[in-house]
Amino acid sequence: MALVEVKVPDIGDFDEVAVIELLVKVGDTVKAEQSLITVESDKASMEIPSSTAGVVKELRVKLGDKVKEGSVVLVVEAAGAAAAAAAVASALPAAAAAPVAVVAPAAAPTASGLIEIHVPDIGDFKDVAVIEVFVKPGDTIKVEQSLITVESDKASMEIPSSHAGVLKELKVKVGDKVNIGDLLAILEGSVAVATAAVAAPVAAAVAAAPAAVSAPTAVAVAAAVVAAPAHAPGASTLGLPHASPSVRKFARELGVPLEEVKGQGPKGRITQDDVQAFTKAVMSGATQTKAQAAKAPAGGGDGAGLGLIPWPKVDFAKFGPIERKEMGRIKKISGANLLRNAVMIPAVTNHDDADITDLEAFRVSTNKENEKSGVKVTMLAFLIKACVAALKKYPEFNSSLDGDALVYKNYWHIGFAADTPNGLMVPVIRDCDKKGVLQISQEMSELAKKARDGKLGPAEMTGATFTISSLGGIGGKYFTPIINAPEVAILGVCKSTMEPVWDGKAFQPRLMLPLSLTWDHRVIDGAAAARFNAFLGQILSDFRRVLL
Ligand code: CAO
Repeated sequence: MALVEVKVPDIGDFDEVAVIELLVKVGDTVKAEQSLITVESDKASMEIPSSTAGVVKELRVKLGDKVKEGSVVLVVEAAGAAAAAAAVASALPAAAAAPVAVVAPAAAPTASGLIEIHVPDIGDFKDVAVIEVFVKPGDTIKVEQSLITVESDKASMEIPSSHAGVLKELKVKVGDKVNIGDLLAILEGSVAVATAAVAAPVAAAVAAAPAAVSAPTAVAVAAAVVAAPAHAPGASTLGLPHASPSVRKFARELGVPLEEVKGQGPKGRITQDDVQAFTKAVMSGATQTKAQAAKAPAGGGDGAGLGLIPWPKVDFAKFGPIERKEMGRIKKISGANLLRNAVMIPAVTNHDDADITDLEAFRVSTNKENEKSGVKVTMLAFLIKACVAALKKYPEFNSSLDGDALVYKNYWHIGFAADTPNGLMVPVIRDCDKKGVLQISQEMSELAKKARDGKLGPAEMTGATFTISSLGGIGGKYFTPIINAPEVAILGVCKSTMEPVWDGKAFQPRLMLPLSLTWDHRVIDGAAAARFNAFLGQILSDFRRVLL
């Protein structure tokens, strides 16, 4: 067993590069050539692999540290032959390294005055992928302006132009594989700039790479140096998302558009966690990629995202006078939400009637008693309280879907649909299990007023676990309310009417309240919905059951 210090190898002209990712931790077993950290300059990011296999004993760098050639990255306890080899290797002076083949000129003026820009020496890289192209024919190119980005599994780097001129022809496209000497582009213009400016540092850096550096490192370093010479800062504005090669690869494997991921790392760098969080958000429906959004039917969309025939476009003015008015903001927002919920939720509605004859008598007498207090109780406040009791008995109605899991909420915040001049809004009364009918009534009238005055804050419209939509004050018999996702059920209530109800011997006049319960069939079964409605009916017909 031997402790081996793993150092930053020769990274060419880079003076100090920032550590932007730690890929291992103390106690990890690492293989030779396994990436340990990612470092970054303004033009390239590269992973520094381990020169030896073993167990990480000590990390000598942390995020944000600046490192250069020779900085100790970590200490590895290497075993047997690996230890011996590593110890010998780390002792080798840089000069002992074998020089790399002479660099081919990166540009060659042609007889016609056109300048050919070739891929410079990128070390031992073979077939590196072009992942971004920054220029197009007709562009005026400055010396050292980045033309393309290439990427291996260990490094990504921008390849600059060795000459200034106008781009006549681009010989590569995204996805192409390139090698040293490949023709990248043809420029027309100045040939004054020496090609060696690009090639020389590469050769120097690669030649100086110590033997202890594993092959991929040397390649990564060499390639990074290709991109290094004297670039103007601000490369990121060229559009390449700020992420290490391994994160790019990870994103590519998942099909994640990296340019849409918001980096939470230092300086907005995109980390693997960011890619995972983005993927999770897309999968749960919390967000969409731009491609998905482009396909999705927005507002009165064309239905193309659903594979439907296009929405009919009719020139109504052909048939009579018309007036066109833009929909208000709230209608647009609620419309998009309703459409999503209607399309995405396999919803079923059960209709039922509840006998509220006695409850209505109680409500009327309560209002008489409370006349002076100014708090008027409507049937909706009793319904909220009754629903809390039913939600407690059937907790899946108070849950939400999260992937394949159900999240059961141990709080009972009830939303109620309010008709406002600006459109439908859903204020939320919190902790209805802890409040009496009078308090619920009071909060409901305050929230409804705020909704109508357009003064509801976001906190007053979020967090509901179940919603009630009451049209009782208006009329109607039954309707099919749309579930307010991520809730899984909603109760629609219409106007109560006196009806003849058979009591086994005779028809009795009873006040019947029509109930319409819409539920998400992924979470709730029809039998549970029927039971929920029946239980709700029992409570409403004898409100003392709320206490049980
Ligand atoms: N049956 C019979 N009468 C009812 C009733 C019912 N189910 N519900 C309420 N009423 C009566 C009330 O007792 C009140 O009568 P009085 O004027 O004689 O006192 C009257 O109807 C008006 O009630 P209200 O609507 O002011 O009060 P509420 O508590 O029932 O409802 C609110 C409050 C904010 C929910 C309601 O005003 C509202 O906006 N409803 C519309 C909801 C909606 O748009 N839903 C559709 C969503 S889907 O597009």
